[in-house]
Amino acid sequence: MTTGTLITVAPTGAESAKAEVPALPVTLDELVLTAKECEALGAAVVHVHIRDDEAKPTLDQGRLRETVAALRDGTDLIVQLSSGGAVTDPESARLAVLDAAPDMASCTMGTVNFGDDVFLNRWEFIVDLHTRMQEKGVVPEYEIFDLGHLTALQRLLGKHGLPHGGHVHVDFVMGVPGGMPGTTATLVAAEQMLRDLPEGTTFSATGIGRSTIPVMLASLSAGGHLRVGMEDTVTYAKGRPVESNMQLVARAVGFAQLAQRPPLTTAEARTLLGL
Ligand code: KMH
Ligand code: ZN
Repeated sequence: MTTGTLITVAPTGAESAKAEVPALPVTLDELVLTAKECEALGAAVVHVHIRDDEAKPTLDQGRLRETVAALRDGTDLIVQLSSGGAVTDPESARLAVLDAAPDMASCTMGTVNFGDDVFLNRWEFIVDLHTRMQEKGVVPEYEIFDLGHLTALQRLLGKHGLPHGGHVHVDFVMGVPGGMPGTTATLVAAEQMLRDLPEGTTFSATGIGRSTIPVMLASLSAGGHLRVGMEDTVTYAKGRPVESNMQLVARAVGFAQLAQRPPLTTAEARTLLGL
């Protein structure tokens, strides 16, 4: 059944430098203001990476807790913390993200080459993340950077059971150099593989860089949801830097409305995701 569109905003990420992308929200105030404005436009989930005083990526526990509290205070958005962090973050700090008690956290389903780096996600680490989320009542969003990650997810759920809330939601992160390409053909292949996952599994998709628009259109037409934001793209159109996360959310909302699948409210999104 085709529903409205779940729109997730990923406003910051861990990859872009504030010096090179001045519009990137890096302070808590900037993040909360961005989140509020994106919610007003139609976003229902915020995927959060935080920065330190030098605008460098951090998984500092105090800051994470403060961030979760401030987002809850200032918005009704579903707060999804990244457990992916930066490629340099140790597993212990990535697991400790769950102690900040977000509504959701990301859970990447395998190792992937990540540009010149490696985004390491060992099987035992994935199992640890999944089972700790079950114990703590945190709803996962399974991040899929390559098609084999869906097979790993099938194995994970078969061996360790459904996530907290019982609903499975995945996010296809497409177009990372080293991962699956951000093309319609690949999105269709990924969507077909969802048949091997529990009935009712939902998916969002995001295309990195120039694959943003093709992936958005393909996802909408395949019944999927959307993730957009400056974590994934800092160029709005050829030669035009993104001015703000709101600009990207507004475009996604426009596309969703054209597809006659308007944005889900935060309450509808909570129901969809089993929160
Ligand atoms: N920054 C990437 C290495 C996630 O948030 O879970 C990992 C990432 C995925 O962004
Ligand atoms: Zn992320």
